[in-house]
Amino acid sequence: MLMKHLLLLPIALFTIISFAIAQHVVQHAPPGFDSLRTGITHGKIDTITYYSKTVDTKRKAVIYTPPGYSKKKKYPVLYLLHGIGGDEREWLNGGHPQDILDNLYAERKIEPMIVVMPNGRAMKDDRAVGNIFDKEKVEAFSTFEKDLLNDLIPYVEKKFSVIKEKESRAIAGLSMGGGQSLNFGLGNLDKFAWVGGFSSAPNTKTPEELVPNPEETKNKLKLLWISCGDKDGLITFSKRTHDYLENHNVPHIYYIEPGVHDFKVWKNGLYMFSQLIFKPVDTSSFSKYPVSMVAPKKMTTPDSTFYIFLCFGQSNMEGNPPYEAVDTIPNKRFLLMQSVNCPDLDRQQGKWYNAIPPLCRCKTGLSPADYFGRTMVENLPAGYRVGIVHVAVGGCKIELFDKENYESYTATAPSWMIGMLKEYDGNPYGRLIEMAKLAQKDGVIKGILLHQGESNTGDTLWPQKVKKIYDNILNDLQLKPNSIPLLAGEVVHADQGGVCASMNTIIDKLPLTISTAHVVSSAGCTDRKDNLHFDTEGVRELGRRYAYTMLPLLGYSIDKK
Ligand code: FER
Repeated sequence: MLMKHLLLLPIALFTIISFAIAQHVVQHAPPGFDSLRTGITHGKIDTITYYSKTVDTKRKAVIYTPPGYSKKKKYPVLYLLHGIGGDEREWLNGGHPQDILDNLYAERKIEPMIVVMPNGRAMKDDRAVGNIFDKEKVEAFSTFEKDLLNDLIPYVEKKFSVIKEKESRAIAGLSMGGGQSLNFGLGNLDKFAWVGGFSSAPNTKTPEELVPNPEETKNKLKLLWISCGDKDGLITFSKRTHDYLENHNVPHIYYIEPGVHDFKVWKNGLYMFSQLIFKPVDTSSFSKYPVSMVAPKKMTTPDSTFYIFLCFGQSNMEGNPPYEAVDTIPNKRFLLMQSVNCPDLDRQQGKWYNAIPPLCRCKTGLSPADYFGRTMVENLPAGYRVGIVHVAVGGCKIELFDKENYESYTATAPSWMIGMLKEYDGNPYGRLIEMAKLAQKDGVIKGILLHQGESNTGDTLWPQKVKKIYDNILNDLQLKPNSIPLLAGEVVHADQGGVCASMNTIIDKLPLTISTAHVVSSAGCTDRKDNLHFDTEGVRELGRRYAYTMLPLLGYSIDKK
């Protein structure tokens, strides 16, 4: 009964929670997304003329009002900006935004929105003629910030039926317009909540200028989208912004697709970005966009600065409590060797991914390995990476990992364990070794993390059993005996009313049997009020403690404790 409880409650809770936070990942534009369709309602294109105090002249903009536009309703507005070779008609001529949007609207994939396509060259002669790279003409692209904020937006909001709140205002653009969108959008967080840069040009401010205060940007922005073609000569401007955002934990979508500097990429940018704006956002879905899944470049020899850690055990290692959005921000220095196939997560067994939960199987929760890895990369030298190999089975006894005897254990496995065992082809230890061998091609195994014991409570032979497994792992991976540390975490502590807490006196003795073993205390790590499983914060703290124990053993001090 106890074991059943150990497994079923978390699965039920987790299913509910992952349903609540799951957000649909918008897919790349399919063929025909931009063709003029009959039998659907169409929006309307008009040209508007407004007086610009900034330029002291009348200026033109193109405006798209959605199908069924009515003064009785109020609409959000997307300001959609052109490139250096264009003007207010460039999107219309090259991108057919009205067809893209009409089609999406007909498929109910976008919120009804007004789209304003201004002329982003704020000067009297604003045509794209003569030398478009002329200093004065390029400068007019930054002057446009004033025109947009002080002249155009007030005009649009006076003449059209518009929601005048930043949550209903988006800015996106291509190339020079992408740079403008990032500069103006991120520079005016009280005016725009949705910002998109498609193949942004060298007018893009430096990342530090764009995001001087990452916390503020994170809190005020709803969506930041950066896309580019992989063969676009300007990709460095998108990439440096992305790298900075990633290093400063600012959620954003970085979408790189095969392509050059042309409308194929920009139309897809509009297609995807327009489906994400003016709707609830789940930043944890951002990591599901393809680039986050890109494996690190294939290395022919193991990288001595890529530290691999093997993690195994039962439910608390598996990851029992739900994870939250903050737990899912990818860090490019923290990777996972996926140990089971998860088609819904777009993950394949035996490949590297950014390590974000679930680290164990497709529907497991937050593992101690999550914050172990995050804390490791924070404290290891710049550029060093951490890779996790993770195999755990809720409710299992330590005997499951004994390669000589596991079959007699699995033969009598309780029914609720059978599905889990199947995912490892009946042999979790075998999968651990198989994945570890793959990981060894790319990095160096530096340690083992164990969290197991609840199902062996009272078993004084447990240390001996762990030693046998530890010796087997090292031998199977051609590592010298006792050459790497083994960290064993305590089960839910007596101070949380842990029902298996008596096992901790046995776990605490592991270093007497294995000279390279170290114990990670669970004192004060909060539980899920089931007296068996750590809660989300408890498991984060336990994970950090594994790292604080590992770092000095590898010769590193802890800076950020
Ligand atoms: C540059 C290269 C490209 C530049 C601007 C662009 C201002 C813009 C390209 C576009 O809008 O398509 O050096 O400098």
